[in-house]
Amino acid sequence: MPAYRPPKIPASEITPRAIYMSRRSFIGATAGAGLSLAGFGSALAAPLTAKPGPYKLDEKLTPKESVTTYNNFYEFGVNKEDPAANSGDFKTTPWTVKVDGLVGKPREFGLEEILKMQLEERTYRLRCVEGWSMVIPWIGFPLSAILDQVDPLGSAKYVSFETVVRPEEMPGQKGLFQPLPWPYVEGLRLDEARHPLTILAVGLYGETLPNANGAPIRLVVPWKYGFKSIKSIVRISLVEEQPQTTWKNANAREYGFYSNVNPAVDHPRWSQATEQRIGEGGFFGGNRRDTLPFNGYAEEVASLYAGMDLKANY
Ligand SMILES: Nc1nc2c(c(=O)[nH]1)N[C@H]1C(S)=C(S)[C@@H](COP(=O)(O)O)O[C@H]1N2
Ligand SMILES: [Mo]
Repeated sequence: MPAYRPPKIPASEITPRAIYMSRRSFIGATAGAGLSLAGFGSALAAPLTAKPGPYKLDEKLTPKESVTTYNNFYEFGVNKEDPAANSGDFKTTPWTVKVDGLVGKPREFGLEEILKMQLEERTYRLRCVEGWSMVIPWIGFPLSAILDQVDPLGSAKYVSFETVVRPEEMPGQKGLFQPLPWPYVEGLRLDEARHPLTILAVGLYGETLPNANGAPIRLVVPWKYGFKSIKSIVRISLVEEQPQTTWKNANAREYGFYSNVNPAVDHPRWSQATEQRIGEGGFFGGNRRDTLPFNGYAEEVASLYAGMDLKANY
């Protein structure tokens, strides 16, 4: 097994531990636990071809090394280097995604079938609620392509998503202290889910997804804080009521259901006005960018929230 290499990200760019460890106050109790280097976390990546999709971005890509070794995936541990270090035993084949709930044609999709969808390369900004950001060339397809195949009923108003629970393969899911309740769950309003920017990603940088990035299939919603982009999905359900979401359940005062990127609404414990683009930090820190409303996708999505008070819309 190859030795684990720490990410080559200057200290000045790394989210202060105090911030990411305090997203839920008691998470601090597990600090230092789960540091076992079980294996280097990228299962063999396979090349994946995709035609260029819409939403071209004229911004420098974040280096692949950073994208794949500086991650949030608490199922593998709460430190940024944990997912790459601890996900070597995670098995992503076979894999099925169950799509059920308020649909005319509930069914399961096997990964082989999903990989036959019309794949596109979509380069998006990713903005974490902790104040760092990346530019990532995803490969995937619009979530709407799956929704169209199951015939959502008129009563369906929201879509809920669920991550796999597999303590034997996910060290963050076993042990005495666990950072979050499992499964990790997320949700979107149906119109957000059907928006053409919303994709299910199966790859990045021309290859299948590394385990640390949510293999084999994860959501990407680029105008919302990163925690909405749930990883390693096994179930998608169409529902009538606003679904449960992991971070809102953990701390509703700090993390909302919508969680659209919004520089005008600070996190109760830090500013959201600026962000550290990974790869752009100065030697002594600094070099932060202004955070853009809806993460730069306002033109595409602001109309979804017409009539909502954006200041209260955290
Ligand atoms: N299941 C699951 N999905 C998750 C998370 C997680 O801990 N578990 N972390 C979220 C957070 S906070 C962010 S910022 C993004 C990070 O995606 P990346 O590691 O591919 O950059 O994944 C999101 N999806
Ligand atoms: Mo995040």
